[in-house]
Amino acid sequence: MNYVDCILAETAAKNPNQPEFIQAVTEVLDSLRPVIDAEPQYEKNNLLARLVEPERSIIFRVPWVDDKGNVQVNKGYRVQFNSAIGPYKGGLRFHPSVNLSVIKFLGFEQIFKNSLSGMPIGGGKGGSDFEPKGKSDREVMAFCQSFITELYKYIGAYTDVPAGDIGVGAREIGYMYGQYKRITGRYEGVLTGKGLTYGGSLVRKQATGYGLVYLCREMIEAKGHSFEGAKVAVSGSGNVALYAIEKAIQLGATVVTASDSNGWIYEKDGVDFEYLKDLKEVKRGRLFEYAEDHPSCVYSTTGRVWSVKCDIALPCATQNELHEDDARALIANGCYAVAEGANMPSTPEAVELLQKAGLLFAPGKAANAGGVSTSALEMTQNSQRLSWSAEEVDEKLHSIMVNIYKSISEAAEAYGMKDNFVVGANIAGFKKVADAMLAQGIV
Ligand code: NDP
Ligand code: 2IT
Repeated sequence: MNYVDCILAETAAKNPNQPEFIQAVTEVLDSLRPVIDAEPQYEKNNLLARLVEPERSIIFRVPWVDDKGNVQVNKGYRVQFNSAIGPYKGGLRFHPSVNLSVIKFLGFEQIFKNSLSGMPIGGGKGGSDFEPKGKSDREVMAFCQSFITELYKYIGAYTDVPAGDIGVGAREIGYMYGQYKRITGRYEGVLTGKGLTYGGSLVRKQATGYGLVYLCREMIEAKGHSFEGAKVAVSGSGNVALYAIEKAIQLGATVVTASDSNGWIYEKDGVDFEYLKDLKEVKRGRLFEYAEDHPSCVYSTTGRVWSVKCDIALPCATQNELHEDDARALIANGCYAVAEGANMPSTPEAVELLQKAGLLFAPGKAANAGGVSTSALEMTQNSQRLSWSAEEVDEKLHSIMVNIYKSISEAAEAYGMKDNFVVGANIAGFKKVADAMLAQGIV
């Protein structure tokens, strides 16, 4: 067996019942075959075996009291995956589906994404199986305070800097930051995605969605396409989806879909962004309420947004939400580009179909890197005790996304896989981390 296959077999054997983690590792390691063949120092130093094992996984009890006075217990996680190029950095996800496999897949992806960002940040991820939906603000605060009362021991501005992800936005970051400061007495950039009055960065909220569209624009314009006049299908209606929708509209596209875990909307003439943003960000409402107020829209609780005719598809909800049959529908409907706002939203079978059919495909670790990149810009501002203007941050975000597109295209071409941005992203992201690991010895 060759080295990559050995490591894949070993990883599967050592991590039973972790399908998402194995899926992410398989995708990355498969892409790395030409690099591993060309550069024997990686095998000689057994680098892949070290890469797939987190430096540290912290799992902890999170007890809290609900509004009825009942004691609740959730599981908390922080996987500090790789610190070769900087302190661990990555979001916290609060969703009932969270388990060790999900956090490890996200942490593993984060290593390469953060490397691609060009910023000095390592990879980590955390979260809990806590469900914030339907909880009162007091319950969310009680949970966040308990979560950070354990996690604070392991994080810090120079060790590990968590941020948001599914179910964790400005409200949760605020509660966690307040508790961290109370316990440690330190006012430091230990979390990103903070509110603007206490160390947050302008444009961080918009950054993942905007960055996704910036990267997608580079990719499609290289082939003579444009967002101007394009029909765009988006899934999700959370942080990433909302600001992808806004930027696509600003560039002249018509965004025809959005979804949440109950259903999805089809708006033939374009979604009402201001209404949607207020419904989701302020009212914490559901999409069926959008449908009630918009007779023009079709609301469905079955099927997925990918059945709609579109030019560009932007999956922005969660992992494995775009399947083989969805890929077939997109291809049949003439879609020419898919860019992943979510982490690993397309199944491996779907990716293969899309690429074989000649669609442009930008994987999440490149396409959604604008969020963590702007988090790193927030860290920079915190260290400098300065706040940059929105224009300055947006301009930096834009140039980061342009650079990511450039490095993933060049890496793909260098290994004879022109326009295969999956391979390009994995190789470009890997090399920097791998070389840093080699330079630092067996650690
Ligand atoms: P939010 O919690 O703000 O929004 C998530 C959206 O996806 C909601 O509309 C939610 O619907 C839907 N969704 C989540 N889980 C499921 C599920 N299992 N089935 C169906 N719908 C689901 O999260 P974000 O927008 O921050 O994150 C979306 C994706 O983007 C995730 O994959 C995340 O890892 C990734 N990402 C996020 C970044 C960030 O900066 N926030 C950065 C890079 C990537 P509902 O409200 O009904 O649950
Ligand atoms: O998946 C991701 O990159 C995020 N959830 C953002 C991480 C961050 O540290 O801003």
